[in-house]
Amino acid sequence: MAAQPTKDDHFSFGLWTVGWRANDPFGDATRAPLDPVESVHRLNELGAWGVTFHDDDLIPFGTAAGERDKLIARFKDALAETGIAVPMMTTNLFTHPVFKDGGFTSNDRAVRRFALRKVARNIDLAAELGAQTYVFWGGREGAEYDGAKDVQAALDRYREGIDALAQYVLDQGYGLRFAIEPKPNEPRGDILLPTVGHALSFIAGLEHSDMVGLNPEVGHETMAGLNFAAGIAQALWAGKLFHIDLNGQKSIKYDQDLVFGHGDVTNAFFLVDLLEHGAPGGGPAYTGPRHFDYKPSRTEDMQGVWDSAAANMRMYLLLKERAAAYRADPEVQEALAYSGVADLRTPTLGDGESFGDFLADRSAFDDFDPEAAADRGYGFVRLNQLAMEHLLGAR
Ligand code: 3MF
Ligand code: MG
Ligand code: MG
Repeated sequence: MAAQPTKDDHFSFGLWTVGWRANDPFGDATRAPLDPVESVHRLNELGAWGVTFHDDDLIPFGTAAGERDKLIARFKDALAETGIAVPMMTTNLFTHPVFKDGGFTSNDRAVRRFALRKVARNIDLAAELGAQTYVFWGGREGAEYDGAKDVQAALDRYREGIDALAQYVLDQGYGLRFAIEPKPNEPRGDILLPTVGHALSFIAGLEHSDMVGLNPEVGHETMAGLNFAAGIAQALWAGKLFHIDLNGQKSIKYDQDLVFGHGDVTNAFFLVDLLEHGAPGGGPAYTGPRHFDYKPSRTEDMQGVWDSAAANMRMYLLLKERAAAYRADPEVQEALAYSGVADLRTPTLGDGESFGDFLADRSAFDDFDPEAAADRGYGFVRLNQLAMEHLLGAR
């Protein structure tokens, strides 16, 4: 069932995903380091289209300039040999102890300046490698204690950093857009820009807000108890879904980074349906990379690493096939019509109807029979049952 992934599916993986050595707060690494060049080749064999990375995933923190050039050169060779693209790059502003109180929003100004410089250097490399998106995940931008961080000043510094780097990208003539990745907590007790909604509001206040969008992650919104597919619908509605991190998460608990669809599979089904087809009543689909940001579980050996990488792509393709069957089913179309899902696209006021005309329309109020309208059933349960039957392969 379902085709093998091909480059046309635009599946991409972070080097840090398959390369994770599975060290956690309670245990040591269970796997050996993985050469990024090997990851490029293995992911290519599995049918992936792109790889993404933090600066430090390819060039360990503190590497001297000459050695840095060599690491980049051999990585470029692997890209050329495989045709693997680098659609997105990002900065590690969270691993080294210097960033323990944040990068852009550290209370220490010298650290903030160092962080800005580290990003600018990697943006140059992103432009060189032809990336279209540069992601900002502020994992250490936050606090454990409410008295430890002036949140308003931190947001000023966050905005200052993004504004300055956006101006740098424009001045250099780089064709890059920025994508902010919200997360509520982990590694900080509370992280700034914790959800899609917080990030959208922050983006609206940026100097170059048109070139800044979102990179939402399944697990992150789920950790905040939010509905990921609904958040993605709002991001698409706002024209801000620049990139996406697909993985799995079971409810509000520690960051699990499971394989895509191995968390809330129902929400994953409706997510894929939305990404592939747009909203059921119309509206934009998603055309960007299908990027996996998962972690092969700590129990897995190297075979398990590659099996789990393949599982992400297969889950996406299976859900895509199930969603297509759901959309094509005449009974689903009839149930959607019964539920009035597409009717919500019709504006509440008529074309050219003034508010005065509206007030004069007796059918809207005086002659309206709320009791009769209240009798209507919407049939949402039947619609959802049809979706579940398609998801389970029962139709
Ligand atoms: C952490 C994350 C990050 C970001 C990455 C930028 C280490 O939970 O999701 O992965 O995705 O820094 O893409
Ligand atoms: Mg994550
Ligand atoms: Mg992520």
